[in-house]
Amino acid sequence: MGRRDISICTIGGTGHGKSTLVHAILESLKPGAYDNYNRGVVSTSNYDFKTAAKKYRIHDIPATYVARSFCNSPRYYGAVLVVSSVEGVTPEVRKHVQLARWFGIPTLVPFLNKCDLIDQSSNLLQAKREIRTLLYLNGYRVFDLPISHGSAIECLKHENSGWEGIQSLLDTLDRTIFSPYA
Ligand SMILES: Nc1nc2c(ncn2[C@@H]2O[C@H](COP(=O)(O)OP(=O)(O)O)[C@@H](O)[C@H]2O)c(=O)[nH]1
Ligand SMILES: [Mg+2]
Repeated sequence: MGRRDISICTIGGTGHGKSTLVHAILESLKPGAYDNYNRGVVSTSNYDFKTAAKKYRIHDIPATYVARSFCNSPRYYGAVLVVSSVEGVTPEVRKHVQLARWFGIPTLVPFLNKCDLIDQSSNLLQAKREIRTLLYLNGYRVFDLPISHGSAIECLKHENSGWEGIQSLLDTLDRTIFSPYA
């Protein structure tokens, strides 16, 4: 990893789809990246990817290792906050956002996942409102921060929906997360 690469991580509830989303990101940028992925395997893994603007290394952390990882890893410049639209903001999600604040992670970029399982209109708005409130209460940027949404699993199944959500997430990462060396 070079000095200019941007180190980020995933946070969010157990089973909300963090690992699936990381693989959807890789798949959206590099067809075939999903091949080595074993769903349900609990491991902490690093993946490199490149958008049009930046190079990232994302550390996919199992939810129960988040605190340990914040203590032990080199600094993260941001985190993707994955929230399932079915479960919404759970106590575990709340805890991760507080931990991110305590450990000084400067930017959180939310992704509302599992949108294939909800009736899109009112539930989506409600879930996004909860995420905004959570970020705001913990001192995170919410103004001018799009909350991307979609279904990581549908992306991986190569169905037609969902890619705009991943693209929107990557655009938001490019716009809001910076390495001090870049
Ligand atoms: N319906 C649906 N299921 C999903 C979606 N994303 C992930 N899952 C499923 O949710 C479960 C947990 O996903 P995983 O990525 O391991 O969650 P993690 O614990 O946050 O890393 C798996 O069975 C996934 O297939 C999604 O967008 N829609
Ligand atoms: Mg996982």
